[in-house]
Amino acid sequence: MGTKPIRAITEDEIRRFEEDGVVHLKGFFDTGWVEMMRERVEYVANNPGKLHHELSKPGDEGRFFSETFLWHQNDGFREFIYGSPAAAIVGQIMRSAKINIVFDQFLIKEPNTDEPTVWHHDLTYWPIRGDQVCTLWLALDEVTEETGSMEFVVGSHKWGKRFHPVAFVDPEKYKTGEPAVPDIDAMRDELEFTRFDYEIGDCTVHHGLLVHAAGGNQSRDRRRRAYVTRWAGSDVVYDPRPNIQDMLWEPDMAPGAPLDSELWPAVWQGEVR
Ligand SMILES: O=C(O)CCC(=O)C(=O)O
Repeated sequence: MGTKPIRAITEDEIRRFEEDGVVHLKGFFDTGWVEMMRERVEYVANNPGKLHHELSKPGDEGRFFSETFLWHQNDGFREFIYGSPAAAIVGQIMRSAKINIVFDQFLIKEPNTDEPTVWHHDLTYWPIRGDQVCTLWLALDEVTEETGSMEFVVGSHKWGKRFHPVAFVDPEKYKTGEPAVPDIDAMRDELEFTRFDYEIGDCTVHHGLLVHAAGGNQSRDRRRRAYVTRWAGSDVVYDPRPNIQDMLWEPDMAPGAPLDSELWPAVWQGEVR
């Protein structure tokens, strides 16, 4: 299993992330990593832990399954967080000398899953603040629009806006003062959108404030398994706020402190370009 990125991230790729808010990276994760994470999917999907959620509505033929904070509880995931190329990739993309893991997550949409992922952005769910926040979404299957690839609103991370987190499970769960995400589908003519087809082992990296969504998995027989890791760079600090997403535990640190802790350790350091 390759522990270093197969090549340096190019300046063009970094600019794409900075300007569009998302970049597609082909083939950065080899079969060893994919096979290991696929095995873990089977285990976790059959033995869900305390932060798992079934996100499909009753009557949905498929299954939309999520579980978070896997690496704290399982050595295989720990190996990915500390030993895979992921942290070095996001360090280069965010031009950060330090990378902390925020959390990891499985997002699995089995065939015939109607449940979409509605328009949202990620950062307002989490008790952290800063610009260097991103998600690396790793495809463990080929993923197309039909099986639920994400669609992104190009440049929306630069709107200077923060939107209310959208509850995927309990509609009462999140209560913050932020405005709702606007009706993005009603603005199709005014906005620019992008989406990617993923080969197995491809990933996208998207900014924490980039607005995005995904359809269900309309295929009858193709699974959509993704291992998703959320990362922070050196400008990110603790920002506790009520009624947002549960972390595995509340970290014992002052608001405004750097993330370095048992919950969110620094896992990579490198040179900034
Ligand atoms: O996998 C999905 O359907 C949505 C993923 C997503 O919203 C994210 O990773 O931020």
